Amino acid sequence: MIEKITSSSQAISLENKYGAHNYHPLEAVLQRAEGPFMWDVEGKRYFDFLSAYSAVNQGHCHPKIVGAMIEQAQKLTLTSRAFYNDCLGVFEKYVAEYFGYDKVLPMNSGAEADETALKLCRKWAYMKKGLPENQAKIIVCDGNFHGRTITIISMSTDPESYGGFGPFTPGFIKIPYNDIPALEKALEDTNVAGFIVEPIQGEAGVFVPDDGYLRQAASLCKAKNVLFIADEVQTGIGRTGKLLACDHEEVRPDILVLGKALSGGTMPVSAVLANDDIMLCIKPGEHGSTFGGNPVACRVAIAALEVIKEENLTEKAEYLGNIFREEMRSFQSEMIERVRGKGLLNAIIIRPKNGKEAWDVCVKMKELGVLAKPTHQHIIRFAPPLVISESQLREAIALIKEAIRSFE
Ligand code: IF1
Repeated sequence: MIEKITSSSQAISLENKYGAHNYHPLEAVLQRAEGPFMWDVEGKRYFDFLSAYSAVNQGHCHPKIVGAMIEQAQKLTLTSRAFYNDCLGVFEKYVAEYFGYDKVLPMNSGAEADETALKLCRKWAYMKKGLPENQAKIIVCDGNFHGRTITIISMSTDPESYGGFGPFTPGFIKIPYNDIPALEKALEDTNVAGFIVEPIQGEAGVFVPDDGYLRQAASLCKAKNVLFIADEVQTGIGRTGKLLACDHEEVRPDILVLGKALSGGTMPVSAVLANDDIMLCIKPGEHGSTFGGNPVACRVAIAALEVIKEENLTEKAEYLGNIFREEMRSFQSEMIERVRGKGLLNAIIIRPKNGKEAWDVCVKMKELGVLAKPTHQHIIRFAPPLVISESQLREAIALIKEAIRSFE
């Protein structure tokens, strides 16, 4: 029998009983959503301040994106890459021109796209840079988050991500984030093929590096013929107030990794972009995915990227982000240690008070109608859909302040 959900507690107990316990969600059971809002099973309305970790930049159930999805789903959903279809090439041209690269390789999840970037980087190193077989190394940063596969957790410095899952993939050099001398030193190893970096570290707690870090890092890589790989899965596509977070420093990655908002949160769509000298190192049969580049994904991604431009969402993120940070920085509270971020990717560092910490603030905000999630015990990420209006943002800010004030 398929159960009909009539209450939040019923849905939660089903997940507890039949689902793997690999998450610890906030107890909001969501049933529908639109724009910046989500509603739970009981009909309570929330401002979404997570946006499914920045996948829903265009707002929930955007009619144009959902429209493209439905239309294509009724016509052709999957051919596999064994044959051509009439959507993939159109998508590839659109995305390549949109971001300014020769070529695109479509995948599904962010982790898969990062894996693709790593494979591409290694292949390039053997074919073009002339590194000895199986010796290529890739530099990664402490505190990174690039996904959950075995190779990607092999790059992680967070025991929660990698602990108990070894043995790990070799070939990575770990250095501190936001540390140019450390990068310079690591680049002395002549077997280094690439440097993969998040322009702002999301999971680490929206950690924004110093101005100039990305520019200097990219130029050091260039000088050593090492590929600069930007994981913009979370930061890309308008979120930080530029189309790409790398645009803040006019850095153009050799390999660009996108995911999440590439589909406006409707389905998993990710992509790796690079120019021909790099991308053509992968030959037919050497990489792929059953669902990567499927017709629905292609149509959805074009619509999702069009919405970003048509609704000026990048500029909105910049403008509204400044309001959010100003409001929260001028708000007097002992519990706010620091406010940081760029565009609409922000975090508040919470100073615990009377045993109350970030989780308690999130529970209180939920009661008041704002959904956000703590990361690392003392940090709360605030990342609403970019379609939120200024008055809606101000309304939500008032609720966030009320939640924090309730612990004073
Ligand atoms: C979860 C964090 C965010 C990412 C970057 C690749 C991926 C992610 C920069 C992988 C994914 C997620 C996944 C999500 C939690 C989340 C997250 F807190 F863990 F770090 F967003 F901040 N690169 N980020 O941020 O993409 O394979 O998931 O599509 O539940 O694990 P994916």
